[in-house]
Amino acid sequence: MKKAITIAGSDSSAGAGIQADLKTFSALGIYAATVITTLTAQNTKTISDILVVPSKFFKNQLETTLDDIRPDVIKIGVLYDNSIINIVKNELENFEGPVVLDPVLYSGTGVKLLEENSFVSFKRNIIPLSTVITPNLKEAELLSQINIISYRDITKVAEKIKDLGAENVIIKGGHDKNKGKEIADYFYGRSKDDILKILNPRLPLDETHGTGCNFSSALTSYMAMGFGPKDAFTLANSYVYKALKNAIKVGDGVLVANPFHQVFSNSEKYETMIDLQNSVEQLEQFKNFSKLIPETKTNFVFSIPNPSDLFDVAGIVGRITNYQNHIRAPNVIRFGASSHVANALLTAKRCNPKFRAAINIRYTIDIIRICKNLFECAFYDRQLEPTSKKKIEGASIKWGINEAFRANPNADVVYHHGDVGKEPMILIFAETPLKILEKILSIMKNFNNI
Ligand code: PXL
Repeated sequence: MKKAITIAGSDSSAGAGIQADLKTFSALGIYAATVITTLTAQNTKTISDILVVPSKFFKNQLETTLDDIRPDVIKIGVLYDNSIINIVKNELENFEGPVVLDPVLYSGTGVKLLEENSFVSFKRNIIPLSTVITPNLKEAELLSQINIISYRDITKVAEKIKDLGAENVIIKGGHDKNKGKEIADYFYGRSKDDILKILNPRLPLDETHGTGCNFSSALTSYMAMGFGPKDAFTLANSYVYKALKNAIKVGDGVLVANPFHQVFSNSEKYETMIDLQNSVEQLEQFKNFSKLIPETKTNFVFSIPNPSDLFDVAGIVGRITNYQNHIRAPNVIRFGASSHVANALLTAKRCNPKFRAAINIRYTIDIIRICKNLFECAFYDRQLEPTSKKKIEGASIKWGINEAFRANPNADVVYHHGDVGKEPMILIFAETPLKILEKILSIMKNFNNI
């Protein structure tokens, strides 16, 4: 396992500082040791007190940790004052691995996290230790003493910070006062023309807590894995974007980034895929299921517990088809593979949150009669659909499912009689793919009796 040491401040609210670092390192599979510079009494609204760790004890922490846990990479966050700065400078001078420096000067709530009389020493003694430095726009302005008005200023600022001794500079644009639709982050490598700009859509968030710490820890993690600063920048950028997109409300103040989002989302997706795969394999064994497959074929979908779009819904690439009396299910399950049935599921889920699985089957008078005996069925008439909806991809199915649930909020089966060029269809919803199989089995039992 790759190892890192983070030298930073403690945030009692655990959104930033050492606590955020530890979450990010752990989520990315890096072992992180923590050497604490300061303790903050903090919540999502304010920092009410700061205690600097006594220098003798801080030195002991750093020496004892470094002595045994030789890190692949070191990350530096809040240093607060000269006593800490001097110790870090002396201890790290002989460290040969990469050092990532997050030059924290103020908290998001505007509290000073580096004493004013330590600023010069910070620039002189700490910046030259850094392989990569990661200021936000405000920190970049303060370090370079250049006002950033345009992109050309950002390049000047980066060169000035390189002159202070940093090898690579990443300037984070999240605090851009222009409030455009996109946020730009910039990477400036060792040579003047080694520049990378990454744009992300601006998220509808006012201010968040811990983004800088999560970003620099993710960057450090990817560098510990062996990525160069530029590739690590791209990876950390995407990682933090997801953490921010899924920020959580833990107090009355600003939202806190969620560095574990990617881990949970990946494991949920894995479990969802395996469950669907097992159920598709069972469905293939149902002898008479081929009689329930419509002209446009069947898809069988299963979503993660809280889906936000079609890419959170697993489906079958190419659908389940019938060939004479046999069923053919391609063995490829992918998120985003279905648009129609997945869209129906996402809409149904809004009407009834327990639904996570869906399948479409053939409509005949006999099949719908069986369904009406077994389940709560709701109907919608495609011919009544407003023409404005017909033109928009995916809007028809949303409209129809909403109509059906409005008529019967307890429905678990929705059907329609088709329209010009549109095959009539039955959609079945359930909590899990296994429950879908149970429903299909009970339809087939009755179907065989006809
Ligand atoms: O986000 C910068 C930061 C870093 N470290 C600690 C903090 C903060 C911001 O509040 O409290 C300990």
